[in-house]
Amino acid sequence: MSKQEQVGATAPLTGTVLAVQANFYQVQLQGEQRKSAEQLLCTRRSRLKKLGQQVMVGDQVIVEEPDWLGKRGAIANILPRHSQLSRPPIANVNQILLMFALAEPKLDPQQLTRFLVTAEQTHLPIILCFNKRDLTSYTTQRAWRDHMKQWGYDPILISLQTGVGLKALERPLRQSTTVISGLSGVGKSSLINHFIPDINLRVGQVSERWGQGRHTTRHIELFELTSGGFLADTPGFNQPSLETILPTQLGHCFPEIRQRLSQSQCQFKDCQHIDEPNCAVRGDWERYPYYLNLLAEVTEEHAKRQMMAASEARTKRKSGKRGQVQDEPKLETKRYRRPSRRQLQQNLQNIDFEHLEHLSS
Ligand SMILES: Nc1nc2c(ncn2[C@@H]2O[C@H](COP(=O)(O)OP(=O)(O)O)[C@@H](O)[C@H]2O)c(=O)[nH]1
Ligand SMILES: [Mg+2]
Ligand SMILES: [Zn+2]
Repeated sequence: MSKQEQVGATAPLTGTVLAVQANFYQVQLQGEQRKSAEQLLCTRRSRLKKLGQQVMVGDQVIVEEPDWLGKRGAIANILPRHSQLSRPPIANVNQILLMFALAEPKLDPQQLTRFLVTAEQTHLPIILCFNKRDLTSYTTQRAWRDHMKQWGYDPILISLQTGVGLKALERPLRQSTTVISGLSGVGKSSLINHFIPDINLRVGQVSERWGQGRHTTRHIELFELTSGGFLADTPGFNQPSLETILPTQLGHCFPEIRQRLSQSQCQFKDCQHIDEPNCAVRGDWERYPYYLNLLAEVTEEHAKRQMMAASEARTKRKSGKRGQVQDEPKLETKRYRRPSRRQLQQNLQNIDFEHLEHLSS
């Protein structure tokens, strides 16, 4: 059979990219097309390469030239993404499952807040899940549940050891692509093992499934749920990154702030809720001090990035490569210095709105 006949005979083959390694893509085929093979190991058509189109884990793709015996194929097209995360790099994620343990490791509200803020930053829905119920008393469990309600979350409490609470998790995972995030040791691998019994991720290991050496600890892979949908563990991404968050966006990452702003407004549109007059957010709520701490941190990070970018632009212009001369802000000092509070305040006023990588919410 010629190539033309193979391609032309049936509807285009579509599938989901489960894993990416070097220039190979593991693609899970959809629906009826699975009868010939469940998965194909694919290359990427040179046309995509020329267009600079990267194939990501989670991408929906059109596959051509299937070789059913060798289980090979070629990715000819990437369908439009509805979301795109950069840390970890996964496309078409529907939600984030943020997993913490009620004990071992100890549940720390400040650390939990960092993870929550990082997750909120994506604008994706968050499922908050507390594992290791078996290690705590009913009173402790209730206290955490009430505590989270005050923050604006409704956690699902489970134990992967005893199986209690797992039914409540099943429904939201169905038919969705879910990224699991959380500290090491909270039970992420145990959870994937529970929902996808035949994969046997090694519990208590940092680098998953394939062992060390063959894959980096950042190997990202989607696992298909029997009820439909996909789960992604995130080895190597266990530290929340506030690097890309803008000071002006931070407030939106707190449900308490969103709720306050839905009821009344601050006098100033660009209120940072620090010490401005007639602020609707400043007040006696639990995480307000966390907000202020994180605001100071992201403001400093943002100022650093702006200074570095300006410095890079200056170096480029000096060397005269590419002849692109743009009006970049001039730096007063050549070497990087820690910005003063006043500089930080000024930077706050000059924030340019970078677009979130997430394409729609
Ligand atoms: N007591 C208890 N231990 C658990 C539970 N879930 C997982 N563990 C243990 O916690 C440790 C870390 O689990 P793992 O799934 O590797 O966590 P990960 O690092 O987040 O992938 C292992 O020793 C598990 O056996 C639970 O519900 N209760
Ligand atoms: Mg693990
Ligand atoms: Zn305010």
